[in-house]
Amino acid sequence: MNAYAQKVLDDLTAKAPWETEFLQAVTEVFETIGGVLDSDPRLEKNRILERMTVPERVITFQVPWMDANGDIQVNTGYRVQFNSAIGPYKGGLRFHPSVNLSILKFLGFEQTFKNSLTTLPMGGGKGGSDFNPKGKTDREIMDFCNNFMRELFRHIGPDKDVPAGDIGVGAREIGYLYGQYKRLANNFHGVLTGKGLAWGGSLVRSEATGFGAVYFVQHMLDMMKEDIAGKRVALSGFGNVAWGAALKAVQLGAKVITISGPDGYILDEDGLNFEKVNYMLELRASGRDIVAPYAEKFKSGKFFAGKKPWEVAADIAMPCATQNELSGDDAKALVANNVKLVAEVSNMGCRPEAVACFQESGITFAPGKAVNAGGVATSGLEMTQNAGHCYWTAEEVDSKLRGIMTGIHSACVENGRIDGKINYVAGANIAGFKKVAEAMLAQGI
Ligand code: 2IT
Repeated sequence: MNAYAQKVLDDLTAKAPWETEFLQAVTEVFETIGGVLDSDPRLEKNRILERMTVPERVITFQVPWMDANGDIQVNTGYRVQFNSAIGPYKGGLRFHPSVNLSILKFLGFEQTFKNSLTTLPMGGGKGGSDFNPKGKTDREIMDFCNNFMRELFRHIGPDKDVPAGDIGVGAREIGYLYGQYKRLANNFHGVLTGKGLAWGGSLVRSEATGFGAVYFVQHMLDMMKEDIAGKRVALSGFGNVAWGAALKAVQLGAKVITISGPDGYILDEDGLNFEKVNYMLELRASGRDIVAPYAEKFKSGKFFAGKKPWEVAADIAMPCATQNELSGDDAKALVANNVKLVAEVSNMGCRPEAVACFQESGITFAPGKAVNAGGVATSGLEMTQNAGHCYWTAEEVDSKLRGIMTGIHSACVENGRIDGKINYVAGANIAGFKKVAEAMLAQGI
């Protein structure tokens, strides 16, 4: 690693060694931008790495709410406003018991480079709460969202910070959050994305993360002179992202053979069809956070309790669940089963050992911040429609999304070509970093 980058990483580690996810995300970026740092002395002189790794602002707040028994519960709410060099803070809200500052800092840090890659004017931010939506009633979810927004509303705005969904925050939660924002702020600003289609949402936003990921995979396959039709695709997760990826992969003739949840994975050797893809929405709406019922509903589905889908033979693996879901051993199993391509769709879905294993084995691997950028890019398109007081057709949004994914793929190829091979991790980090750094240099301190 470049000496300046190493020093900044050492200082960050000494200050907060417990922020393991955040340090992991920083390490991954720092390992790949040595060439840029070596060639531009302004970066160290202006302390760009120090300034890029400390959030511009972190907001932490108390969220008291009332459960169905009338008992008062208390959670912690956060918004990490990481970097606003190229636009207002933009990034999702995650409601999950694992949420803490390390996780939100890693997500906000990654979001900054991801948003830069989209070419749209969006800075990086992330937020959420350690609230666990699993098994909660609709009324409990509403009460939590109302109380979360009761504090958050004063920190956001269409030109300031525009949150969206992430794990545990979908269309229903965005609805409740937006309703409370509107009551408190007394305006109809496009302050959240992922809104309902009747009240400022964009067509294709719910599909966008998964669709964009498959468009990116198509470009990767093009470079390998391969086609997605007929390929065996192993997906993890069963939420919004896995659903969009499954839908587009099935539309393009791929054979999607796995989905997964915290309870285990489903192997369906017949492959998913549109009915099975739709059923993923039902699984999610149940609020139980399990995939086992799939095997009762569809005879072709086999459930493997407590296991991950990476033990199956697949041509393409797409982790779509959560950070660090794919370990070094999982990567070895995929390689042993002759996987051809791995596209990380979850944010930092692969452990560093897994990424190293794919790269050393010559498997084409692309990182989440490039592959999943179609989600936030389409949020950016929702912001544009809101600002112009208009709606675009699904065809318009989808064609813009395709164009953005093509652009991100080209940026990765241009910046990541090393010894005749494409390193998508380096390409994405370098392309994302250069633009944010230029903007920070121009704006001074
Ligand atoms: O990780 C992500 O990019 C998201 N959760 C979507 C963020 C957004 O603002 O649409």
